[in-house]
Amino acid sequence: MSVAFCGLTLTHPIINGSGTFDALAARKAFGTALDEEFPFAAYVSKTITLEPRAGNPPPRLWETPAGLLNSIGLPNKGLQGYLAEDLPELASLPVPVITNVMGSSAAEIAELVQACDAGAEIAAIELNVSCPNVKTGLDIGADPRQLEQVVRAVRPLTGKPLIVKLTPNAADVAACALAAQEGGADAVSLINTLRALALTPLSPGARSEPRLRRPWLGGGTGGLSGPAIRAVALAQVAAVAERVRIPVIGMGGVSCAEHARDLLDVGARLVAVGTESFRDPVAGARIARELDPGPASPTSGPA
Ligand code: RRO
Repeated sequence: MSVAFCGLTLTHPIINGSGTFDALAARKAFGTALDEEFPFAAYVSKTITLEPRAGNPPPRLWETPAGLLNSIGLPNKGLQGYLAEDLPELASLPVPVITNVMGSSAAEIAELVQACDAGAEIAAIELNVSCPNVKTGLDIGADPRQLEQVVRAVRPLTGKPLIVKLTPNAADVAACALAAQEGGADAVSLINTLRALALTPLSPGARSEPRLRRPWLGGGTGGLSGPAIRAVALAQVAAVAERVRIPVIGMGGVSCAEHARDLLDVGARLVAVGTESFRDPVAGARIARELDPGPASPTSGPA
C-alpha cells in the first residue's frame, strides 16, 4: 500500500491533520508501544508561529450534534522552541515529519520556511494559510492572487516539499489550489475547518434577550470539523483534484476506511484523519488497516 508523495515513500496513505494528534504527549502516555504501531504514515506537527503564543482564551471547544467547533488559537512554543525542544524528539518517530507553519506577513512566512529548510529532521513543510481562529489581517489563503504571490516568494527558500493548506472559507477553493500550484507548491491539503459560531446556551425556560447573547468560544467564532463537514470536504477535494496536477491531501470528517476511500477515489493522494483521533487515538492505524486488509485468506474466498 506504499504511496509516493513529493519524493517521500510512505507506507500507507493515512496521515494526521495538523493539530489533532500530539505525538509527544502520546509518547509520554503510551511509551514505545506508540512507535511500534504509529497510527500515521507521516506526522504533521501542530502549527508553529515565529513567536510563542498562548492561544485563545477559554472556552476553546464546543460540540455540535455531528462536529466539533474549536478556537484554540495556535498555542505553541514559537519557532525556536519547536526547533530546539520538539523537533529533536519528533525526529525519532518512525515516520517522516512534516512541519506546519503559519506567519502573519509574507516576511514572517519567509523566515519560517527558511528555518524549516535548515532543519535536517524536517521532511516537508506545510504552509497554513487557512486557520479560521486568528485575526492576522492577512487573508492570503482566500485570495488566489495574494496566495500565488506569497507561495512564489517563499518557494526559492526551500528545496523541501512545500504543501499549502487551503481554507474552505473561500469563494473558489479550486482557484486557490491552482494559484498555490502556479506559485510553485508541491502539494495542497484541504479542508481546514469551516468558520462557525456557537452562542452561550440559554438556561432552560429562560426568555432570549438577543442583545445579551454572546459567543460561547473565548475567541468568538471557531472552526467546525468532524462528520458534519465530510460531504463539504469531499466536494472541495474533488473540485481541487480535477483542477491541479500536484498531489492533494484530502481531509474532513474521516472516521473509517470508507470515508478515506471516498477521498482517494475523487483524486486525493493521501488522506488525513483529524477529529476522529480525539475519540480514538489509533484511528489512523485502524483506517490504514481497513483500507488494505491484505491478501484474502485461503478460506475467505469462493471455492
Ligand atoms: O489553532 C487553531 O485554533 C486552529 C488552527 Br491553527 C487551524 O488551522 N484550524 C483550526 O481549526 N484551529
